[in-house]
Amino acid sequence: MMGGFASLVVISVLIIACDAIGRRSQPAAAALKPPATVAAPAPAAAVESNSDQRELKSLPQLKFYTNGRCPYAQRTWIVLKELGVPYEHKDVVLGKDNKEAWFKQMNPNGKVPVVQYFDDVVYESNVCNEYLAETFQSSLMPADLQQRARMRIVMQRVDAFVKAFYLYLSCNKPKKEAMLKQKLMDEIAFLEMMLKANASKSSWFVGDKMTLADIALFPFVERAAATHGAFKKVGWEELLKGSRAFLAWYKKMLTVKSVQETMGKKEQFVEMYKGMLKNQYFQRALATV
Ligand SMILES: N[C@@H](CCC(=O)N[C@@H](CS)C(=O)NCC(=O)O)C(=O)O
Repeated sequence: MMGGFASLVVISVLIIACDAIGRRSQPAAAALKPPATVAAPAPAAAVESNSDQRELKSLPQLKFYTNGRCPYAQRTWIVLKELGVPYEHKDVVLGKDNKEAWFKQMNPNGKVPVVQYFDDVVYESNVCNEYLAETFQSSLMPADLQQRARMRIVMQRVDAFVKAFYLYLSCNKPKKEAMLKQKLMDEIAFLEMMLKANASKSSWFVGDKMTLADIALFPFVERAAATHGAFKKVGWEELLKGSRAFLAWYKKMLTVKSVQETMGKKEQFVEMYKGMLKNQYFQRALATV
């Protein structure tokens, strides 16, 4: 009887062990827990104050494939700065490096950002960000399930905001422009509603701290704020005068150090967008979304 029980225990242990090995091709400690040096993140202020230094003293285990102009990669850059973990910053020349086999092997879509941590390779900015926030156990990913769900609702809705903004920016035929502007205002109204729903807790989208939702949206609002006034008759803040919570959120984001450190120059965005609008870049890019 005892012999039978003992062999049952041994078999169960073996099944569990094989399952764990099968699921992960690397030592569990490396995959699920960050190395001891990053297991307990330093307090936010300390992390922020030396985040650039940490980029230089990078660990080969964590690599960030990025391009300085990419708003999607900027999302992940903000997260890395917030986490304060050392990483290797790998610049990818778009149109060249991302077309090569070694890059496509990491991301078959050939796009930045890509994050590599030990043997794990992750792409799609929002997925990278969830992966990083969970790996390094950050409040950027709320523990509360309802908050997590609302965070993801905002993250998904950012795509609609992006599409609405760039289609409106790209259009100069009056009738169609009015319709596209309305679509943009509808997206802003949705975001305003989400912010107001959380207003008793904070001016963030979810809970009382900045989360991945705020980070997913910011790079696109940064570009909208920089370029709207240059290509449309009214400035960005004027456009948002009926959306006070949204404007307050944007201003709050501008005070966050990790966000400030990733921002571009207004004139550079305007210059870059002049070329992109001229060759109808946004219509072409958004046709596939
Ligand atoms: N959905 C992707 C979009 C990433 C993306 O579009 N990245 C652009 C740069 S901003 C890219 O790598 N483009 C290269 C190409 O399409 O050839 C994400 O969220 O990561």
